[in-house]
Amino acid sequence: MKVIFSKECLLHDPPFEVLGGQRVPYFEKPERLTIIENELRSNGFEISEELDPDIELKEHILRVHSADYLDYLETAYETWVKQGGNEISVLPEAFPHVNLLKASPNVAQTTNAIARAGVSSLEFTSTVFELFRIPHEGLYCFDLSCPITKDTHKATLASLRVTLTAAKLLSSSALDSIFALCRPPGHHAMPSLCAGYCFLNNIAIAARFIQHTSSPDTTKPKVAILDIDYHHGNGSQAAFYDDPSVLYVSLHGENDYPYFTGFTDEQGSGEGEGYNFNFPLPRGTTGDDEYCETLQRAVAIVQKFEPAFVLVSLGVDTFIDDPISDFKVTTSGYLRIGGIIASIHRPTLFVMEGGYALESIGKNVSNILRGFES
Ligand code: Q9C
Ligand code: ZN
Repeated sequence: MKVIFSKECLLHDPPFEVLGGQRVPYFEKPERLTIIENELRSNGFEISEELDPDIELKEHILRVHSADYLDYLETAYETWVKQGGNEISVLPEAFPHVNLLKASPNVAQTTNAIARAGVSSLEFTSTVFELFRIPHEGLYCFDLSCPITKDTHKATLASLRVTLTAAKLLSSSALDSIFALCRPPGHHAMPSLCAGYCFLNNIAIAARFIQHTSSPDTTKPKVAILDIDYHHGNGSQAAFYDDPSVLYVSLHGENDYPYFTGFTDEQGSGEGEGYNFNFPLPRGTTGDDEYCETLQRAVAIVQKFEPAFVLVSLGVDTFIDDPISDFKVTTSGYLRIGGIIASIHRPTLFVMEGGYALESIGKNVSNILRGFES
C-alpha cells in the first residue's frame, strides 16, 4: 500500500494541554508520525513525500468549514500575541456555553432569531460573530486540547494536503488502497470549532473532495466513513448528518470523550436519516474478540450501502496500553481488524487519527495495513 506523508505535519508541537485538571505534556506529539513512518519503512511500505501542489485547499475546506473559522485559524496566533498573549500558544479561557447564551437577553434574542431563520450550524458561529464582533478564541473551540502555536496553521494545511493528495490518487487511479500518514488529526473538528487535537476535518473534506472531483458524467459517488478511532468522530458525524450520500459508522468508547455525542439513537436527520451508525462499546472490557465482532456488524452496514469509496478514520488509541483510552485491543488484534476492513472490497483511503502509546503505535498501524493487504 502506498503511503503519503509530509514533514510539515511535524511542525505543530505544543508543550502541553490541560487534562484531568492538570497541565500535562501534549499527547498528540510529532514523534507519533516519525515512529509510524520508520516502522512502515522497515516493513517495506513505499512512502511518498510528494504532495499534489494543484489542489486548491481553501475551495475544498469551505465545503465543510466556515470562512470565518478558516480566517480565525490563519490569524489566531498572530492576533493573540499582538494582544499580549503568551508566545507559547492560543488557548481559550472561556466558552460561549449554550446556557450562558440562553441567559443573556441580548444573545438569546439573536440566537432565537437565528433559529427562526433556520441558519445552519455551518453558519451559526459566523452569524454570532457577525452580530457581536467577538473575535474570541472561545467561539472557535470546545475544549482545552487544541493549543494554537506559531506553526499550527502550517501543519494543519500540510495534514490536509497529505489527505487530499492520497484521496486524489485513490480516486483517479486504479489503486485499491492508500494511507494518509498525517497529523494533526481531524475527526473531532466541527464546521467552526477545533477540539480533541483536531483543527480541520481531513476525512470529511476528503469525502467532499472525492464527490466533487469525480467525473461529471457519472452520478455523485457514495462515500462511507468507517471510524475506528477510540473516540467518537463528532465532527465527521456532524458534517454528513443530513446527507444520505455519505454514510458515517463509528465504533468508540462509551461515555468517554467527547462525552456528548456518539449515542446509538443518533441515526441522521432529514434525508440523512438511517445513514449514521454509532457503536459505543464498554470501557475496560472491550478486547480483540468483542471489538472484531462489532466491527463485522459495522462492515456489514458499509457493504449494504454499496459505497464507491471507503474512508477509514484510522486511530489506534483502542490499544490496551493507550495512555488516554480504555479498550484492550492488542497488537495482533490490529491484523484481524485490517482483514475485516479488507472484506468490504472497495477502494479504501486510510486517514491517520489518534493513538498515543508511542512504544507500539508503529507496529499497531502497520498491522492494520498489513492485515488489510494479506
Ligand atoms: N479521558 C483523537 O484521538 N481528551 N483525539 C481526552 C480522555 C481529548 C482525542 C480525555 C482526547 C482527544 C483524535
Ligand atoms: Zn481518538
